[in-house]
Amino acid sequence: MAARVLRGRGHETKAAMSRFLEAQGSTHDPWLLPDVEPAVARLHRAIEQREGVAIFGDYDVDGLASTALMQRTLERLSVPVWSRIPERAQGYGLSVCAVEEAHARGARLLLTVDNGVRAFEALQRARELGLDVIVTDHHEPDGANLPPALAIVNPKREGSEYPFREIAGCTVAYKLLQAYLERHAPRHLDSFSARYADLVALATIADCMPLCDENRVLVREGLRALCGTGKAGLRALLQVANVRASNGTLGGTQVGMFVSPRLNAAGRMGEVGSALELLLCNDEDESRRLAQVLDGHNTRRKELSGEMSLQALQLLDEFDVEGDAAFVIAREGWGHGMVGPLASRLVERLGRPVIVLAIEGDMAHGSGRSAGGFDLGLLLETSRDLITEGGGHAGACGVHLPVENLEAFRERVRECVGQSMGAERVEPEVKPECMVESRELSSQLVSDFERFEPCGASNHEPVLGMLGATILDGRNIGAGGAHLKWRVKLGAQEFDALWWSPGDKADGFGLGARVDLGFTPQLNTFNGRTSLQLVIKHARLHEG
Ligand SMILES: [Mn+2]
Repeated sequence: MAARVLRGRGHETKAAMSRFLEAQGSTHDPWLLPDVEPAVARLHRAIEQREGVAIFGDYDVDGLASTALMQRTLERLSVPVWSRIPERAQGYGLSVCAVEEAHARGARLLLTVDNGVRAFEALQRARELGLDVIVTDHHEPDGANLPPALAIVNPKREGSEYPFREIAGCTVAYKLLQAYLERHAPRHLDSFSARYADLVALATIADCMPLCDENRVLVREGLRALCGTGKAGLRALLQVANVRASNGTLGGTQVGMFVSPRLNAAGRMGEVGSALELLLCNDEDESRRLAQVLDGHNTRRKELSGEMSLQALQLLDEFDVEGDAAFVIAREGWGHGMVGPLASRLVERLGRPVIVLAIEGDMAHGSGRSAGGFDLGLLLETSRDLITEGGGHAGACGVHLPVENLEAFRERVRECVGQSMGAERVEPEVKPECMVESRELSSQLVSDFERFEPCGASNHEPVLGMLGATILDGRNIGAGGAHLKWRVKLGAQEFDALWWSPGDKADGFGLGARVDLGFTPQLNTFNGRTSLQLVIKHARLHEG
């Protein structure tokens, strides 16, 4: 069965299958990244002379993990460091004002992580102030146009010889430090990897980097490291998120679902500081307190997103939900950090690209999510006359525009999307990869599938299909009854089936109904008994 799924994913030969399953092999040489040479040399000088270093990160998990990685490592090397993460409301990336503050605090070297490759204005200011800057980033540069800096380490630079482009910002920072240690302190290399692999895995998963090539190796090692992490803050976070290890490791999907949102929640609620503190914290009690704070932000975030969904649905009443090719929804009172996730939820519901904007005074700030392969980055390029700022890639974008242009922008979006893909609804991809009979489901199958881990972007958990199962029993579970648990019967066998946050997708399934399910099999241990459980990805009424 595992082989059937692998073949479906394009691993045709035995050799290709075992290459994938073993996920071994080396990671790429950090020295292949552009500008590593000058960056290592400058870093070395800063470390030798104990110069003040300012680190500039970002408010998402990748940016936070990168900042924590740099700060922890440089502190170990006895460098005076100071780090700063902007709040979402201040906007993404390095600002002129942050550069001036670092200068005033006596920093000699600025280090950006997970941002900076387009910070033209801020880096111009740094140059005027006589500060050296090392940029580490994984965002797409503006073609060959680079800001002034001593070094720009980014695998996406034109002419980069690094063999893989899709690494997280945290991985870029990690590689730079690895190169530094290789040259100047090789005896610390092993402990460095052991100590920080967990942050690299967290960042790679949260930033939805494809889990192939070296990411698969890095994340597999990192998830194992995360289980036994020496970071008190991460231990406390795993505990409040109720994430437990099995066979000495954690599932990639599990980390993406339960750990990343809690770290992101602080930034979304405008209090990013506590998330960074948690990643830097070594004290048990303080860690527990911070983890509770993040968990509280996460609960509040969930409540708020529920309210926002309702408000959005009200706004949608004014649109042609069946006929429109894309949707631009705007409202006052929505938080900056919350519009992106709302757009994702609306895309799931509407099956078409959605941009959600928060109106503040005479400006609207927002976030878009695509569907059906429509390129939002391109859309922004053709809307430059209407927007003040915007950037993104095919799947997601961020945009700022004056409220007076809102109606024209909405028209432009409808037109562009309509021309390229029509108003056809795009169903989300949850096609079963392989149909099964109930007797084929076993705990052996679950352990075969475990070797697919780490799962996440570009390597999702295997989805199997079963036809015509009968619902014997059903109940809502979890806080607010958000999740659904069914007992289903197929042939002579019965299974527990769990559907995480189905929302209104679970409407219309009564007891006794026959259903077709797309699911991932899992082992569930409860009161010391282990049984096979189906985690539902998709359900529909059985026909015939
Ligand atoms: Mn990133």
